[in-house]
Amino acid sequence: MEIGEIIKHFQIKNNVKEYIPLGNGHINTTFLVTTDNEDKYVLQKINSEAFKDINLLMNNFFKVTNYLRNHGFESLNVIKTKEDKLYYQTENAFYRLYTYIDDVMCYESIDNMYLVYNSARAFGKLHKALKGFDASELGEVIPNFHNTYQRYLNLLNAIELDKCERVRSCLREIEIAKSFEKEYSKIVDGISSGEISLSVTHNDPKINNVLFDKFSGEIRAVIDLDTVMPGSYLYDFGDALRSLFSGENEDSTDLSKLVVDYDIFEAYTKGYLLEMKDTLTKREIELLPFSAFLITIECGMRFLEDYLRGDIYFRTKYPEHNLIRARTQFKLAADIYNDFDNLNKIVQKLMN
Ligand code: ADP
Ligand code: GN1
Ligand code: MG
Repeated sequence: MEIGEIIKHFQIKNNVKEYIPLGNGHINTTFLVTTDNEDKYVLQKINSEAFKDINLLMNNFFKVTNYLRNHGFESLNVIKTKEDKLYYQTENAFYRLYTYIDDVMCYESIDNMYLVYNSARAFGKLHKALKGFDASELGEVIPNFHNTYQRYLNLLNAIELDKCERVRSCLREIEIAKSFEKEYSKIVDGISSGEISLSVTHNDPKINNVLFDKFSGEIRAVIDLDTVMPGSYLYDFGDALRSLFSGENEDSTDLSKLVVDYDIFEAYTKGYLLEMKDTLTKREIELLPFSAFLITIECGMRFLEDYLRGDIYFRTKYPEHNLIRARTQFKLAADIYNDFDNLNKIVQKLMN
């Protein structure tokens, strides 16, 4: 179905003048749509392979964005369909529409530490803003999303099935995943024992999911709220560092580029602690460097699993794409793992 036709099903008065693709995520397909009267909207085709329960997802999305707006934060403003639904469903696809946030800057990569610091503040502020939101009101959009041990079991299952006969091409990577098995339950165990809190987390804390004001440079909004769900603050902290350390090298064959960067770690931790220092538990602070390792190795296992299953989850550009991505994440994870002492020193310095 044409974009112009899809838009007509939402509660807006004007017709589509033009639309252009927006962003470069691995999961959804996003368009900036401008109507006849120059209003701007974001239309997204939601990937129903990744997100099995669109109803649950959109309910989470709606509750959280409303909560944020009611508490003084700028957030996405969902436009309902003419049938008063939060998304429009065609025969084979799901679409949602929300207002475009104008006069913003969105960064795909980082070129200075102030930006790193500010993105950490954005996610710290989001965590803090959602402290009063009861996590049990949200459904698990992707069950066990950051249950690393479960991700490991999923990988073992894909190895066993070897559906695409690719196991023989990644024996080394499989060994690496197996070698860290004893680490995979640490955060979920902490949640079970109560040492780590179960909170509302974003689960995709990339720099390009923060919008900054074009004129003042200040934080405007955190977007891409598909995966907002109950989780540990450590998931977002770890994933943010994974993503910052990886940068555009997430797809690189030059593994020497995948290394811990102390400046990034310090700037991010400083910004995050500024907002969250008094909220985090002792165990959470202890595990900050560990979380970066855990989410990185987990991401590597997710890429490897998808490679073995035939690239059904992450969008790929060539057959080995997911294997290449798994390798970069494994290299980075090992680097973080071997540097806990230095990273912990930075955390201690910032805490004092
Ligand atoms: P994806 O799942 O593809 O990452 P996002 O929701 O993050 O989808 O949107 C992709 C990009 O579109 C963002 O990185 C940002 O540049 C831009 N974008 C999305 N929503 C808005 C919005 N409401 N206002 C301004 N820009 C937006
Ligand atoms: C996916 O949509 P995108 O590209 O921002 C994935 C993240 C991974 C990331 C790896 C819902 O995020 O969990 O960390 O790719 N999102 C989902 O680049 O699985
Ligand atoms: Mg995004």
